[in-house]
Amino acid sequence: MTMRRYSAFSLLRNALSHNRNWGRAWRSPEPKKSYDAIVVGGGGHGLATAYYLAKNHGIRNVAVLEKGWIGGGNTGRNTTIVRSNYLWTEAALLYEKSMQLWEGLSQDLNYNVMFSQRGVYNLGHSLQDMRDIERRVGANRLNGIDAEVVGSGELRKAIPGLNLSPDARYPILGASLQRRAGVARHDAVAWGFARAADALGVDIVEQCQITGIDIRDGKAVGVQTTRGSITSDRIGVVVAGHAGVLARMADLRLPIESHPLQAFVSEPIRPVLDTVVMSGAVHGYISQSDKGELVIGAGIDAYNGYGQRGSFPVIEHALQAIIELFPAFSRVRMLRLWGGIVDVCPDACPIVSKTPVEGLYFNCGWGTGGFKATPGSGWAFAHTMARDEPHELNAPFSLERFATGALIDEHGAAAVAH
Ligand code: FAD
Ligand code: PYC
Repeated sequence: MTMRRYSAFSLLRNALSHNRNWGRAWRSPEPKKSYDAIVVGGGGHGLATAYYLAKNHGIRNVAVLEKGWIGGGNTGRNTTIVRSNYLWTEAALLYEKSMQLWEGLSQDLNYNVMFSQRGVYNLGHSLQDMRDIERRVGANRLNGIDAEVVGSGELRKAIPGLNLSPDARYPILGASLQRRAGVARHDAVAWGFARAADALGVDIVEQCQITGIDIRDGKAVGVQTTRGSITSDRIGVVVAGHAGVLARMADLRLPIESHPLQAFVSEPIRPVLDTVVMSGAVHGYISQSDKGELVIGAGIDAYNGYGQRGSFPVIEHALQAIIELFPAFSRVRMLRLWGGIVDVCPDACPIVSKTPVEGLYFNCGWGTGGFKATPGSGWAFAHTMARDEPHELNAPFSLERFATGALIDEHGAAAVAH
């Protein structure tokens, strides 16, 4: 009873004081002159890297240097789909490690990241689509990852409103389903990792852009920033769409192209869709947020660029796709749209790797699908930075694969966004 009165009083006090009494969730420190490790980029992957450096490897004198505000890049711009149903063993195991971390993340961070395992359906519209689905589901199961093939009868029961007419332009024959897949709250992921990393001593420095990487005798020795120079002999770069720009500062060339990727939300409506539906054939995907908005996306804009917006033809194409899948949604009004800059590798797989510069590490190339990898990517990259060697989970994702030809082609699993 006392507790309830206290909570009600506290709520009222905070409402009347416009939250002025709230403490900060993480500090806002001045950058130090030197750190044991620097992580460039305060997206989910950078913050997760710093957290696992501190938690798993005891490296706590760490700075995350972010040019804007944390989570303001792709982390705060994505459509939050989390799944691990990739085809090739190398990718499947890395994304599955991430899935397992997602499953305990709210408890681990003591912060509700709202991970909702509502299932993800990848639709099949032709006999060949269904054969590809069967192959991928089979491969997933061999890797111990939950996956099922479902027919149109089951889709009818599970997804009200889905257009299962045989007269559709691309009739729906079935789908793959990963039941453990779903969505999470993107901002909460950044904030949860930030708060937990800060509590372990990590300095999170916002409004601090890296403008140069200092290299002496082939070794990384520090960075130039808009808030002065900072030394460190261990520097991890995790800047997604800007990976090529940062690589150039170290005289490296990455096999990365930066493209805009757009997404949209509708006005909030009552709960109508309790799962995630993706279609690589009509090129669209959709889920419903907890606020009731329909969250919609499509493929990348084909040109390269750094403007965080996209072009009109892609918007039109995406909405055509969604209306084809769910004709009733033609009556829903769209609320807003935005874009992010994604970093795409030729094999649609990431780079989590040492570089030819000693002490300089790159984590990039997650392209259109890195949100789902946030905890796993940070976990593996922290291992790589702490030990100066990759973990077996990210060893296949080194830069060398572009010289040896050992590419891991996951265009099929990336599907809808490519
Ligand atoms: P970011 O969050 O972009 O963080 C990089 C940070 O580096 C940024 O905050 C940036 O400001 C900072 N930075 C850049 N340059 C500098 C510099 N010079 N100095 C300091 N800091 C710098 N993935 C999924 O798995 N599921 C999805 O449903 C999904 N949907 C998507 C939808 C859209 C519209 C977009 C754009 C992406 C989507 N993705 C999805 C991909 C996913 O968002 C990214 O792969 C992932 O968020 C990358 O995380 P990050 O932490 O590496 O990058
Ligand atoms: O990787 O699942 C994904 C995805 C969906 C939309 C963009 N990326």
